[in-house]
Amino acid sequence: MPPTIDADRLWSSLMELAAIGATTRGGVCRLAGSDEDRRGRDLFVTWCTGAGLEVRVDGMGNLFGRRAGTDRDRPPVMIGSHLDSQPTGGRFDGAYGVMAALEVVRALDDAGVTTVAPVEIVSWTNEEGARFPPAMVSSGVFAGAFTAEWARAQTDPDGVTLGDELDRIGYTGPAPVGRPVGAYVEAHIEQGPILEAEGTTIGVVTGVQGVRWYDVDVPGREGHAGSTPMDRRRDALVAAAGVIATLPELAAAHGPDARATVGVVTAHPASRNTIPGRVTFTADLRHPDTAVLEKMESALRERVAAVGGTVTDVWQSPPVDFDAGVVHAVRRSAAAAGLSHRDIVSGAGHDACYLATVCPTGMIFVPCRDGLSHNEAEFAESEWCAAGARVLLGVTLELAGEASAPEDVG
Ligand code: HGY
Ligand code: MN
Ligand code: MN
Repeated sequence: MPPTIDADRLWSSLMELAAIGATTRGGVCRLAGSDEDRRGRDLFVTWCTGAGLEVRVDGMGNLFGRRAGTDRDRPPVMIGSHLDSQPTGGRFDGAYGVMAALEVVRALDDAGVTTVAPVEIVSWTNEEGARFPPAMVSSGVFAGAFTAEWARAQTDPDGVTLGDELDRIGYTGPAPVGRPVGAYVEAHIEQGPILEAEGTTIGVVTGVQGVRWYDVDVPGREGHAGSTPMDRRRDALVAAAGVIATLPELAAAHGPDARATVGVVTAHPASRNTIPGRVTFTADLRHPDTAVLEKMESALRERVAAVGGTVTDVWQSPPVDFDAGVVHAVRRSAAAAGLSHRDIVSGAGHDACYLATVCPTGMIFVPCRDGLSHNEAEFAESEWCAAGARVLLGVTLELAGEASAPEDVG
């Protein structure tokens, strides 16, 4: 019997996971290294062991569930995503890709199918970068972009380090961070409006746009809100707001694909009757073309310098083109499943960006309602989720190879 995805089983795992860190408005909050993150990890580990997988945790808390193949020496085909979320995140961002990978393993088990290469399902630590910048940091360490020491030393706004939190929740593992990987495939919701608007079920992701993160610091002079005349102020918040208000126009000046976002603004000393003497804010710039990102960055730097401020680089992930072979495998699997599909470039960053630097990598998108994500109302229909898992199953079998019969497995 050919392996088949059980849509109900996938949906019930997704919803059981979504109950961990559930918010009152229907989303999830499982910040990296938090107790909710630990509980989500514990549940995933329970499911992995329940599926007979060999569970491994590495020094960045990356979680792997290994299903043996007939050739124990072949590098594994890895499939997965992330379990951490935004503070007011959705139930599908990241979690869907991990659950789809688990469902692929369950479907292979049901059908008694053995692959040639081992298959490993994976959950990467701190993909979001919401609590501990930068994003995708642990797949970045796995791919050699950062050292584990540097990544574990990254702090949250309270000065707590990622490493201390991983130790505290019991997810600093003994396994080395990084090893040969045969191929990596990540299923994810699109987090944008295109697929749903077109009525297309599968996004064949050809690549990911570039992203750059900055910290901006704007000076002023603290003063009394009541006794300081308006014409004698150096109000840092007014200066920063002037820069921030021009960012939509900065993006528009660089074409429809450009993105500019300020997510965090902090006024110092944050007292309602003291004129802010300093304002810091985050900036997130994105575009598929590096040359355009450079121009956007120069424009940002100019505007901040004009108010006497400074821009500090925090992180950048260059535009990524996925492996043509894996992209074709996704396209073939979607076609074989009789699913409508189209090529698409990802607006959001993913762990697949770093995996693409060390092995053939690709992604599968499914629609999400109104293109909403990083929002508690994020939603993907069960049939979309199952369709994406079906494509992931097909790609996994193609990349890992299907052994002729269940033999002694490695
Ligand atoms: O920022 C991103 O694109 C991802 O959600 N970490
Ligand atoms: Mn994600
Ligand atoms: Mn996200």
